[in-house]
Amino acid sequence: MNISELRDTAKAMVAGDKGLLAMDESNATCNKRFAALGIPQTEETRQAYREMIVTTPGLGDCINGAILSDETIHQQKKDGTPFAKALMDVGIIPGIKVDAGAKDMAAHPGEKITEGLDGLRARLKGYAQLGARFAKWRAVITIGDGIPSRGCLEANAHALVRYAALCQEAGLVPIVEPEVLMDGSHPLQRCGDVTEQVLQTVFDQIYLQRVILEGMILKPNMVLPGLTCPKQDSVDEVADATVNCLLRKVPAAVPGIAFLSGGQSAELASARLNAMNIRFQGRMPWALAFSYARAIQQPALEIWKGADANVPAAQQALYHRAHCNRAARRGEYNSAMENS
Ligand code: 5MM
Repeated sequence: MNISELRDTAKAMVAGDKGLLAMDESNATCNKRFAALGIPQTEETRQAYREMIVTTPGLGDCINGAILSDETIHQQKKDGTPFAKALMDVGIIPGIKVDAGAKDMAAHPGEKITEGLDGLRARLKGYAQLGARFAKWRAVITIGDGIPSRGCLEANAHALVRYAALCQEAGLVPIVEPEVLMDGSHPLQRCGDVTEQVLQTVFDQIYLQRVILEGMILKPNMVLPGLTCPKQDSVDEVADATVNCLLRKVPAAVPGIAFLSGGQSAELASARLNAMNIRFQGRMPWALAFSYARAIQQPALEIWKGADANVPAAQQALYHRAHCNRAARRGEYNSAMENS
């Protein structure tokens, strides 16, 4: 393990005012998004969609790194250029999602445990040879009656950090993604309490399993009210609850925090990140960035709809979202940008 290389990669992933693009949907998730829009669910359409993303003009102006899935890292552009190389050519660092998905957790009704540790050491070696310099693993935590349980938190944190340690051994920066889902009617405060417990449990494991803080990126949820909670807090309230939670639980040695969007609208994901970077300017020890999938891709996907003729307009929409989030990192996003 080369610690200074890990540190340099982690810093590069959140450098300046750019962020990360999550384009690592598993085939099942990608197919689900395609099906909702009537797009054929084939390897060819997934390749065409990812080519549309990777060749978006100016993408490298807003994005430092892109997370790929196993299928995508093995695919190429139509001209034969591997997607990982096409990204590197425009200054975007390729990364890879290595978890095998969140599955029902035995003896824990309503809770999930993420699988994928078996054979991971060898898989990481292969992905590094394909050009990946960082990796991603997502743990999923559900809020409900009597959940999350201690067992679910501990098991997910343990697996997440075993993955992180293996990544660092292989020279890949781990993105550590413990996601507290937005589903439910709970208030913002409950999401904040659960997110604090989750982060505490994860960083306890990071300490126990000797993961180097300087060589990792945290990808958390924002602290939000449940989707069906009658009180939907303001952008500023969400910003305060989120950053205060992170300040309490995330060590200063972590170089960057890059949020997931979790199903928020694209505009809200930009506005909330923007408010955090304004309200806590100069008071955060880490870079506060984005690692969105839906909040960057969804508008473009809805325009693309599987047709070659729609590629330029879809790329414009994708660039627009990436550009808005870049502005949000500087605290310079505003709703007028949505009409420009
Ligand atoms: C939470 O999902 C991650 C961030 O995406 P959003 O910004 O849309 O919330 C995302 O990277 C996710 O982990 C991937 O899409 C892979 O998900 P699946 O479930 O297909 O492995």
